[in-house]
Amino acid sequence: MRSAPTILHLDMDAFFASVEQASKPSLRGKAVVVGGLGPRGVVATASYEARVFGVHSAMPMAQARRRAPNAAYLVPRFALYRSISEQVMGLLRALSPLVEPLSLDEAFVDLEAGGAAWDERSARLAGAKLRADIRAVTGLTGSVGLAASKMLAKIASEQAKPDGLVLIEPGTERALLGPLPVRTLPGVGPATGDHLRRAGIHTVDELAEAGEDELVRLLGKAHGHALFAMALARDERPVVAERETKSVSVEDTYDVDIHDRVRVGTEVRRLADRCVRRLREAGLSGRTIVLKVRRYDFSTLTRSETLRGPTDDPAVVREAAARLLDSVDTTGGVRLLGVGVSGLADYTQEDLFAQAAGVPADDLPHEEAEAAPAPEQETPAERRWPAGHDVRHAVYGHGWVQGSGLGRVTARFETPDSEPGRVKTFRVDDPALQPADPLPLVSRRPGEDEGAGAGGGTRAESR
Ligand code: TTP
Ligand code: MG
Ligand code: MG
Repeated sequence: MRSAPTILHLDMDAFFASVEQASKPSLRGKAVVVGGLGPRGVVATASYEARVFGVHSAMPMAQARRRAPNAAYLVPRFALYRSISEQVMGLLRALSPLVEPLSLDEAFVDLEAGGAAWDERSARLAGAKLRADIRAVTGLTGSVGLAASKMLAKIASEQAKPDGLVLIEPGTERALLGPLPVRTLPGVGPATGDHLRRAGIHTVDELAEAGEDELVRLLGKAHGHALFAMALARDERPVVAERETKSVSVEDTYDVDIHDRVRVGTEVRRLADRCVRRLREAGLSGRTIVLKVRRYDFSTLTRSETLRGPTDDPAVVREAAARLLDSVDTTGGVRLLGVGVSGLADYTQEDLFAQAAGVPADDLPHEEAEAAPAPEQETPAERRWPAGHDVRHAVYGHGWVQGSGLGRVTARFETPDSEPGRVKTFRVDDPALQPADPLPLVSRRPGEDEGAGAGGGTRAESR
């Protein structure tokens, strides 16, 4: 393991919710919940103000509404989050060629590989400057962890949240890890956690005391061995530069052409399962299912189907692949079969994503829904108004949808750099009101370069 704390882990604070607060001045300092608003919707994330009420990621939306009835409830705007993620990742790549993104809002950076830091002092400076640059370019806060290994850098950024920086000094790792619950270690999920608890192991210290042989006996060779090393704070995993994974696929070539249609079906199902396993191992999900068939004469064809939202559900992938197979003539025999998933996303939230794609009118919040039947059932699909999405009005300018129902839509007119704005209500088919694209969170002054946050370290670092 290296001797200097030059592995950096960055994670943006309440990412989706912070983006919403940055773009909507009236929501700053307020409880904001982003997620699927339909009956089966779940919370993607909540602002720190909403977390006080016990609202958190993956919680059913109905439960969130009970806990924080006065919070703002918004539908995610993935394209905007992705563009801000790209700005942040760009700042990381300026520090080092070794940047390993883990999700839209999170990445490891090897500062030493980029010459950005070589000891404790330079690492702390690089981390502080990065946080200032992120603030200047995106208007958002991110938390930074610095340590001599990936495991500890990630633990450090978690401790730094929100809006902080924590550096773990080399030599103090074991003392810091010891009292933490075993679930803190990478690779210890709920199942392994339960298993260890039944064996009387709760903390990292207890894991280390159990000894390698006992852990191998409990968890198997590979897992037991790896976990024992982690418990001793030994983590040699390198930061691996981003591989552009655009799709995950598996295929098999057969020695003898397959003619039997039933057998072809079985093989496709098997490949679909294998593909989903690969997808899950990578923590990904995808929207487009691809089937590849090479026939006896080497003619190769691919068929694809795009779902409403990303999935990593084996049943969904299996069914889509089977449907695709139905459209392929295999009578002459099949030499190769493949199943792939592309259009990858970081999180699997069928429900949430499906709703973001097209929110059914009756999924939108409308308090008075039961008071009277909606007079305008004829709302064309393209005139739907998801809560939180941008609008432009011919007179009032740029704003966002605060709510809709009963043939009305309420919008608040404000922009990222305006004062909190006023609310107005319109008929859903008012021609003066149109959907709009998001505005940049930080308006660039003329002549100013993107990334010119240097020297902006005016805020105090916490810890
Ligand atoms: P996280 O980094 O896990 O959470 P966060 O950034 O909202 O808050 P924190 O300050 O604790 O880091 O996830 C990043 C984004 O990914 C989050 O803003 C929304 C999305 N997300 C989901 O859609 N579903 C989930 O279950 C989780 C955990 C995150
Ligand atoms: Mg985050
Ligand atoms: Mg994250």
